[in-house]
Amino acid sequence: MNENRELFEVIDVIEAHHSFLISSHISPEGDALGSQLAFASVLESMNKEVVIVDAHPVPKRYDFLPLVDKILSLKEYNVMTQGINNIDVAVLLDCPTIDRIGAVKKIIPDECVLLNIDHHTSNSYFADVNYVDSSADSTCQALFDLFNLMNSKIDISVATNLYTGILTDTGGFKHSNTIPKTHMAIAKLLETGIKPDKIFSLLYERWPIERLKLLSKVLGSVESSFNGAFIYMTLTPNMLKEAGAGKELSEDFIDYCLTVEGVEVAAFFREEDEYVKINFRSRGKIDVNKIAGKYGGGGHVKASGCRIKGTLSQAKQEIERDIAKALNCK
Ligand SMILES: [Mn+2]
Repeated sequence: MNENRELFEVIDVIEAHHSFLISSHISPEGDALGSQLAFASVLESMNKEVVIVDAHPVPKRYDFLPLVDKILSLKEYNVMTQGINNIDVAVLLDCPTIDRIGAVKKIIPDECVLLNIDHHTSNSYFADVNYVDSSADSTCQALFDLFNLMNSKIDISVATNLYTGILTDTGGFKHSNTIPKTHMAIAKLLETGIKPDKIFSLLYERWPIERLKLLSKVLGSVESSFNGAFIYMTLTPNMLKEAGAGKELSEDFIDYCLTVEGVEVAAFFREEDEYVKINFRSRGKIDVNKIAGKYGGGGHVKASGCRIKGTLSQAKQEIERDIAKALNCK
């Protein structure tokens, strides 16, 4: 794809229209939120009308993002517009498919122009105008390139939002999507005066003590098989109860499994009422997207998830069998 042609098409759409609806995927994280807020700011600086609507609420750890209160729930949006529909363009950010926006899909008028800005290789080019830069580390990086081409002013609030998206999607500049242009963009963003230590602290150092209590229990559950090539952890409802924690606090615990020398695959088993939710991480040799796909889940080669109906021990047995097969065929 010729990205420059795609970029100019996006600019044409922006210039030709006035009223924009912005949305992103369910379970929003740093890149989804940062890209929506940065794009809204730039559009508003061009005197456009902008509304941001997300199907899921903003997680607490992102509540510091500049202008985050602009993000409306569907309920708030419906009250605000009361059936009046004057959206010219619907912009979907960080979404490989349109279904990723969840229930927001219902409020997109048929006649509006659909704009898709993303960086996922799996993007399905679902919109009228698609700007998909799969070489970009994040949607925020793709927007950074767009803003430069538009000569948009990147102020400290836009910079904070873009920085957060790039920082979180690269895992703090440690994933393989970190490339020279990642750091070139970061250098430009830092020049606006944003403070990386403050943003780091706001993102990663505001957990409740219950998270540590839960971590101590989950770390105690660690097991390994196939000579340490497979390391996994378990979270039970009882652990949550004892730690006084919600399951969302366990989100990145699985990463501890990958810190061990010789591990190829990690799994995190979360016991629910009738099923077991499983997250996978791989060092890259084993395609965990394939393993999750067997159970109707999915993701990427190095990170995926799925659910299995049944008990914890049944789920573990099944997955161990899959991992054994994957390790033998590699
Ligand atoms: Mn992203």
